Amino acid sequence: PFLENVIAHPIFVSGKASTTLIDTTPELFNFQPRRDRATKLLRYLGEVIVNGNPQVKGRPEPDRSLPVIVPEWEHTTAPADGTRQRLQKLGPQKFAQWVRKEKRLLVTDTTFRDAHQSLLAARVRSYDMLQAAPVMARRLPNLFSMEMWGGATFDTAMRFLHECPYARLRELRERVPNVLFQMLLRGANGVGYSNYPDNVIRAFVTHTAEAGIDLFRVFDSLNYLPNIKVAIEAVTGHTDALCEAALCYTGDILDPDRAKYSLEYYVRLAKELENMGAHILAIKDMAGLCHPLAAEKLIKTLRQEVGIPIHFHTHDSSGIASASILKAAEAGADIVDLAISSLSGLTSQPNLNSVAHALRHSPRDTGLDQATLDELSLYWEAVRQSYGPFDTSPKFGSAEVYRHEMPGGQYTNLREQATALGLGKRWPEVVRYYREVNLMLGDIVKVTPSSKVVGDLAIFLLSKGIEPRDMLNLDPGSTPFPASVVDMLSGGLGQPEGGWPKPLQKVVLGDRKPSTGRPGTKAPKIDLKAEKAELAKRLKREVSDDDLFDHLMYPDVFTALEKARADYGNVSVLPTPAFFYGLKLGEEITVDIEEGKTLYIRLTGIGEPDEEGVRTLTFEINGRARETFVADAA
Ligand code: 3PY
Ligand code: ZN
Repeated sequence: PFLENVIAHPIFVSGKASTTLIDTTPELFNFQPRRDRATKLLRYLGEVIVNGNPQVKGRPEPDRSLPVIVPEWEHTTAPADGTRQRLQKLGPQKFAQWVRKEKRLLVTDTTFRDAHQSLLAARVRSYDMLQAAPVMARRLPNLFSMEMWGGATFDTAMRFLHECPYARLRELRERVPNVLFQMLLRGANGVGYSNYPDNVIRAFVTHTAEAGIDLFRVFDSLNYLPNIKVAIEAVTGHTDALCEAALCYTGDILDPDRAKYSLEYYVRLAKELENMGAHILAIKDMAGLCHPLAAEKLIKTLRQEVGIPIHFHTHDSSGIASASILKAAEAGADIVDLAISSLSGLTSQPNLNSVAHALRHSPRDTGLDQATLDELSLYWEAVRQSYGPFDTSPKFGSAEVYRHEMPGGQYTNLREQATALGLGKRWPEVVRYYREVNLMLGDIVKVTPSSKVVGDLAIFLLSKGIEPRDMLNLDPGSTPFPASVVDMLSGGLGQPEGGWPKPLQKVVLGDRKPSTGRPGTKAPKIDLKAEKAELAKRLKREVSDDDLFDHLMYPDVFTALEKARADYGNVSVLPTPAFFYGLKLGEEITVDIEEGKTLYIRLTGIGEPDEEGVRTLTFEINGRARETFVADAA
């Protein structure tokens, strides 16, 4: 390995090596970790080549004939200053005033978070984002923000991609120093599915702001204000970041039969959020129900009723959400969420490239460079091919969404879940159950985690053959409802508008008493220092705060990540096709294991299994033969 290092060293390669090379070049002795990293990556590749990546196993390997072309960017100059520098200069309040006065329609690009969460089951890897990131910093410095973290991606990065979400954040930050980074925070549910004690939410927010998040979009899955308040205060009281508080939009403000979610309801929420200290108000239309005329009326009214800027977020499940965006822009929305063409539409956000074009030469021209947007679209179109097995969203926009009201990010997930339970052919019934369960629950806001509970209950009832309306005839406390349903009706997520329907609560809880206050007040404080020390003891290593919060949000998933890292090292450096599908015989990949250190890995042979079922795989790494042994599970 020492000789390997000498031969590969740039000074040696350049032919300028003298006899002092060894004395003046201590890094030549760094061979151990590097070799170790290569060994671990080969172990991972060997496993995928022989046994397949469980994520895509059994699904046909997608056609990947389009070449991935990374748009060019200027390497020699620093990116122009953007919203991030403006925030640092002005502070959050003055920054928000600047936003409110800005004539341009400001744009958040959701490609790195909600777009792939909603279209590709949140599976997009850091590798693919990191290639596009410098392009965005140099060629789209006038974006308002990039939504690139939070929501379900925190979980999926660890669970399915063997990546630490904080590593993603930090590496993207290095490449994008100028545009605001935005995350989605589920209020008191953090980036998890249940309620956390206040001190965890506070510490999570503080740490995450330090790690590089500039804007926290905070919501509560029932629009339960006491829950959001904790998160708002965590951001405004403990960081210099922007706090964007969201009202989750459901129903139809133009429909007199859905009076529960009227214009007045949203105005009241918006004013309360403003009073709690939010710098920006988000309208979070997670299912894409805010059709063009509703968007116009809502935004026109809110623009008059509140003084903070308005950020409109919607999904294109209906197929007409870009019309909502244009109406919103006309009515005075300050910022809108859009996704690069090739990852837009349907359950994702409306099309950034086309909306930007539609507003060109108008007072609300976004000023974004069309050529860059189009090149990025070609890039993501090609990258998307590798995610074929997760690319299961409906093929067309559908007005059905106005009936079931499923969030964009939930639709494909629930469909997968139903299929896995053998209910695939009964999907229309799942949809009907989802709708009726919502009504039985009193017509609630449905977004993670409340949407998941509605889905859980719908699937449960369907598999038991119980019609939603017949739930009330069940013996109180006698049916083994899913834990998530019991928790929600016990008050574990907080209170919905109007409270929970008492008769249903009785059926689900039996004699157990529901709570009515804010769940966080009852959750015992977690001693973070002790938790960290205990984690270090269990893992037998020093742990960082990144590790601590990964662990607090998803303890089991974090344990699995730790094991994957011990076995395989940092697999986020592998190109995505190799990560999911391994290598073909003779195929070579280029892997940058760190700045300036590149491995050229070629698969040269796959041996037959020996009597123990172990195959020997041979590779060439930077021209040298290497072997790895893999037990064939078949
Ligand atoms: C999430 O919480 O993951 C969402 O995207 C909600 O819309
Ligand atoms: Zn969304």
